[in-house]
Formats: sequence, C-alpha cells, structure tokens
Amino acid sequence: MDPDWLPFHPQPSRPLFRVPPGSVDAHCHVFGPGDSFPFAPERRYTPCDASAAQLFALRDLLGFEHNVIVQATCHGADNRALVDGLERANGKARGVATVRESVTDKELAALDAAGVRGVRFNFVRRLVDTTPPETLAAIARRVAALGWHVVIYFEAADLPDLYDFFASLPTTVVVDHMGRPDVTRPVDGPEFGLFLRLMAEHSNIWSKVTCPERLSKSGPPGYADVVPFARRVVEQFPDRVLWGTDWPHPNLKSYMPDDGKLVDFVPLIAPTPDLQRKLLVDNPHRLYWTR
Ligand code: 0GY
Repeated sequence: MDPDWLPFHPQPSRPLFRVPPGSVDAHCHVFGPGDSFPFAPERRYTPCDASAAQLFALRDLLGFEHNVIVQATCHGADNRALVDGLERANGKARGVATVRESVTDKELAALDAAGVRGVRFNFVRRLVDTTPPETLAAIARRVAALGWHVVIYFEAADLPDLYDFFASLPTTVVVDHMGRPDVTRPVDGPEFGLFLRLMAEHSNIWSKVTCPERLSKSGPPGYADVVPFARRVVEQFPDRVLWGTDWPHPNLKSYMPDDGKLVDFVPLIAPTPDLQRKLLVDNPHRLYWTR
C-alpha cells in the first residue's frame, strides 16, 4: 500500500532556540524501511519510510544529543524497526515498545537489552482496537518489575472513562501530548482541569508537552492556542514533563511542520533556562538513562 500521509519536511530549518547540552528528543519514531520491516497488517495508516539515519541527522541539525524512539501503531507490536534504530544509535537512543499479552519474559529481556524502557498503551480509537484493561494491567505489572514505565495515548474526551484505570497503574506513567486537549476550550475549564487533577493527585504521572502541530487550530509558527496549555503543565509539574518533535509526524494529512520551528516552540512553554533544562535534559535522563 502506498503512503497515505504527507512526507516529513524535506529541509527543516536550524532552530533559533539553542537547546541545552544533553537535550533529548523524547518522542519520535522510525518507520520501516517497509521492505525490511513491513508495516503491521492491522495498521490504520501507511507511513513513508523514515529511517534511523534520517532521524539521527535531524537530531544533529536541531542540536539534540539523544532520542527516545516510540513504537507507533503502524508497526503494531512488531518492534524490529525500533530495535534496529536503537542498535544503530550507539547508546544515544532509548525506546518505548508495544507488546501483546503473549510477550515472553525472554522477549522483554531482549527489548530491555536493546534499550527499551517502557511500553505504550494506545486508546485513540482512530488508531487501534480496544484492549481490555485487565490485559493492559497484566502487562503493566510485568514491565513495572523491569523498572519500565507505561506511555498512554488518549484523547481528552475519553479521560473521564479512563481516569481510574490510569490512576491504578503500578509504575511511572507518561501521557502523550497532554492527553490531546481541545485547545478551543479554556485552559482553566473542566476538561483540561481533569487532566491537571490526574497529574496533581498522582505523582507517578508525567506528561509530554508535545505536538502543538496536532493540537493547534491557530497553527504555525507560534501555535499560540496550545502555548497556555503546555506552559501550564510545564510550570505546575516542572519535574515530570518531557518534550519531543514527533518526527516524522505520522498521520498528518494537511500540513507538515518544519522541525526547526517546532524547537522554537520550547521557550514559549518553558520560559526560563531552569525549566528548559528540566524539560529537555534532567527529566528524560532521569527516566531513560539511569542505566
Ligand atoms: C503520534 C501521533 C499519532 C500516531 C501514533 O502510534 C501512532 O500511530 O502515535 C496520531 O495519529 O495522532 O504521537 O505519533
């Protein structure tokens, strides 16, 4: 099947904002190449190939030193492209995998040795079929024993139903893209308030303050409507936030961001050097590079 979404930006600009030394792009993907690492039959979209070498070239252009490569739904629970990317990174990347209940302890150990430090549970209905919570809870217990965390991806409208399950997870939990708030609603309103409450009441829950290009209605260059949401999370929970490019921006169909301009979003949401260092360096190193 041909790719059905836009290719990534062919010539991203060098950011105006200089990220601090040791910065981590904590949400990005590698796809394929499809000839070597076929896409999952159950996928809901077909991406363009996006290789580890291309990811590392972008990392260097943007001034980052490390990547966290996150398994996306188009590769299902086949983590071979992810592991290949980790092996090519010479220790400069860690991974977040997707596993099924049938995964063996030996397979988990091999993922750990390759640099995987978490699993991703996806609740976005346009991307995956539902997995029963008991199944996910069983996986969470097994990976918690390895010292891994759980990444959760959901949309804000689904948080009321999922809240108790998320609160019950027995390890560190990282929310993708702030739980995808509807940014046309007030930052002080009940919808985003529920997400802030989840973080405030559970000190094991972190958030990626990522993907203004997915959440924004006002659009680039400043993604002004997303700034108050991300800044609120960064300022309220400075020690539990991560940032990443989301390269190669899977499943975006109308517009493809310039990754350099995305990096320029960081000082808008983390306005001081202290907040920037926590967001880009200290927090991701604490979560991914303690061993
Ligand atoms: C993202 C966002 C998306 C896709 C996936 O796993 C995925 O396929 O996460 C999306 O379509 O919103 O973070 O890459």
